[in-house]
Amino acid sequence: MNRITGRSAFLALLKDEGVTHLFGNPGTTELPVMDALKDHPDLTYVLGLQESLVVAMADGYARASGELVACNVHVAPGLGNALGSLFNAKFTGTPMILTAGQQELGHGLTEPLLYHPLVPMAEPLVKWAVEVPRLEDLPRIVRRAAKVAMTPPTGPVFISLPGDILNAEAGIDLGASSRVDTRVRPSNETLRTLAERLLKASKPVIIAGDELVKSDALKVAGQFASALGAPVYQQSAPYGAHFISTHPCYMGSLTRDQKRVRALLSDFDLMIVLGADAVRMSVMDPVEPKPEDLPVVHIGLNDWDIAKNYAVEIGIKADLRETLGALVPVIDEVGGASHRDRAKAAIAALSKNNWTANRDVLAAKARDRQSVTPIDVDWLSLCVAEALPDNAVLVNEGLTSSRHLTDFAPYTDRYGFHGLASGGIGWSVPASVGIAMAQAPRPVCTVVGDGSAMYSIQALWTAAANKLPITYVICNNGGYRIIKQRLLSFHGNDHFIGMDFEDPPIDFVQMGQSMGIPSVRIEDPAALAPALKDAMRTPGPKLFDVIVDDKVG
Ligand SMILES: Cc1ncc(C[n+]2csc(CCOP(=O)(O)OP(=O)(O)O)c2C)c(N)n1
Ligand SMILES: [Mg+2]
Repeated sequence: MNRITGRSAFLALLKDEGVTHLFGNPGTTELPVMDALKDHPDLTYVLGLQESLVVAMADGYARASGELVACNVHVAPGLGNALGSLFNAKFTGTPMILTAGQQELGHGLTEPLLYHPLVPMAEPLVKWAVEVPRLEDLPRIVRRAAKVAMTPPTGPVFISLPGDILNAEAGIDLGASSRVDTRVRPSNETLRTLAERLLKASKPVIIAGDELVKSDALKVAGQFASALGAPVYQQSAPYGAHFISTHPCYMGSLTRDQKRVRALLSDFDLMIVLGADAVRMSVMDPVEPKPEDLPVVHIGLNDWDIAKNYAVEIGIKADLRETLGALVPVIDEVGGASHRDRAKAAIAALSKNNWTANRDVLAAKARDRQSVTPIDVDWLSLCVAEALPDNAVLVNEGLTSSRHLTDFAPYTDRYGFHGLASGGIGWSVPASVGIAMAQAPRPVCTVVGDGSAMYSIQALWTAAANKLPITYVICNNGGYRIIKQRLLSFHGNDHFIGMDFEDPPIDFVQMGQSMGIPSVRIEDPAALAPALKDAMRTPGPKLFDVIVDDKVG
């Protein structure tokens, strides 16, 4: 058997698992991996200038490709830096192998600088965390990690790589990659029961979730909504292109306001959840978002979400694309001509207030505010939406500045939109790097709050170093406007201590330029549209520091 070092075996194993990019930030404990890179020129190392960025970049890459991603961080402090981003990756079920270099096994016991056991640090946030005990175990561990990360419900895994194992050499068998095919559909009997139950409802509503993206089921989900004649709302955490916006059944996203969601759902007599944590909320409210008497049908592979908070009348662990594909003809057959007529009439009635109708109303309102300064946030969103080239990818972490962004910019394809998911801010500036790499050569436009941008601003350097076609739109309101709004509404307090960064102001133009990105400040609302259009059609990254409305209340 050929002899191989642990470091080279590690990279060879990643490549054999389909990994093309290794996002990383190196230190001494990662030197074995860095040393081996020269022997693996077909693996692209992407340098991030802090570990939380490294993991967010990798997260963006996997979310925008559906493929396994790998990232490598520096021992205990680096892993600590990475945990906020790892939390985000857990939230979205991102298939990721996160590794960290670790001190040599016996050396760690003496507690040198930087040492801390890594597995217990990562464990709460991953599907599996392990330290490699012997070089001979490395292939089994990487193979298992890849399989675990990629098997739905997908998610991150962690491997601690001790230096002595990376530097050891042995004749080892690298084994082979395994994937578990989970594209299962229910039995014919269950499909029929399901179709009959759906057709019994006189006013069903569909909630579209992230598994529609993961299972590549957008097309068939549209056919399902049409066959049933039911309105579709996006899950309350709207972080992906979970339904095609211009479909006549698409109404828009649920809010995270318990009372409003409850009022909306009270109109219906069946809630059909497609791969979603349908009414995931943010701030506590004693009001239940789901009316008690609203029955639930839930289909998806993520069985943790099925009946997590609310009992289901029918719960099905199955792949959405396969299931909906098989279900649509059964609905047609069982429902017959009378149902088809009813569905057609129901869809026609939706055209008065579906996403498309709503967009026109909101766009007219935004146009009324096109001359307002500081720039009106809805006018900014409309300008961004209208400037996007057809093949663009939109990334949203604009918080209060982007409340209507996805009411203007349609979800057009599986990987065409990505938004902040978990609430852990500082995700989008680095995630866009991974998204742009995964979706190359599509141009990316990233709308981000000034506060959020500052958590991970040095990712601009990676965007510049890799000449990525990302247009960063920084919504500059000089502070944490959402936190101010909440202090006012929850506590009646307008003493916004610790929520402003206006004195001194942050100059994002200098910031962008210092990292090699052509950057422009925009204060004139009329300048937005031409500047954005031009930026999104020329190569390389750009940054706009857009001075927006900072009013609270
Ligand atoms: C990692 C992390 N730290 C802190 C917070 C709390 N937080 C939520 S929103 C926000 C401010 C966001 O400011 P900005 O991006 O400028 O958006 P704006 O509210 O001004 O629209 C903060 C600090 C968080 N959600 N995540
Ligand atoms: Mg702000």
